[in-house]
Amino acid sequence: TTRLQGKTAVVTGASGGIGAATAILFAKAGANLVLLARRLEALEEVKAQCLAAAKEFGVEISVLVKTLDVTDRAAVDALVPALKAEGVKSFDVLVNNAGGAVGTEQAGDIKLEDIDYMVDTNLVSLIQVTQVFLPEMKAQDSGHIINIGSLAGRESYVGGTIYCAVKHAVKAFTRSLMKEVVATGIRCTEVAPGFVETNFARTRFRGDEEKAAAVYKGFDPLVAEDIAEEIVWCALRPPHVQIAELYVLPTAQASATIIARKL
Ligand code: 8X3
Repeated sequence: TTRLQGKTAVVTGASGGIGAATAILFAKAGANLVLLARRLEALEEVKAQCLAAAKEFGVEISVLVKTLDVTDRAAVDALVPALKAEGVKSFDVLVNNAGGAVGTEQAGDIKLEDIDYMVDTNLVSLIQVTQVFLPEMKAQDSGHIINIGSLAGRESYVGGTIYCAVKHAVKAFTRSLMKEVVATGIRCTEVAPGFVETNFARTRFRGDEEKAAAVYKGFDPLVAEDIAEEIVWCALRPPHVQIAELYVLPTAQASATIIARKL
């Protein structure tokens, strides 16, 4: 048995990348799952993988999938009652994973819609999703909020003004929250990855496959499963252990621009 057996983990952005990989590892650890993302079909696929993984490890879990656009305030406000109505009894882990970077334009040339989108998905929505689960976790006097930060929350780089700003803000939000809930059983964690090969670069370069592929060329980048392992490891620590932050880089990466590529 693991410390996650019988617990429920909620994952946003669960339809792919780090979110999907995290869901599958939670399943192996015996956690029940609530998988949230915009695309139902992709979520159903991840659910099937979770159930298969749990079966392989001989654990019984339940997996609930629900379409959610984290930027839809009304949907986020209605989320917890909806999950309760569907039988979810506790909210033990929340992984705020949804987010991403769009574009590499520099300040002066950034479209307002891209600014709004990045601030909303990565920051405002993360805050609002956290806010709707917090009262539940406070009532339980237990819970774990795991926010996906970034190298971009540690460094600020050219072409990343908005993304770096919001990821710094995610780090600050997570740390303030940790202080606010210190007298409760709630834990707060920021997992901050460097380059992870997912759809991330594809979105950043607006679908330009060549530019996206170049980001991960000539070295071993992290893969989604690497970050999933760290997330689940944090969640598996005993209740009195709080991993406040975990900064995870590929071995060949030392900063946003120092990457040992063998090209
Ligand atoms: C991680 C991506 O490019 O900021 O969020 O390292 S990057």
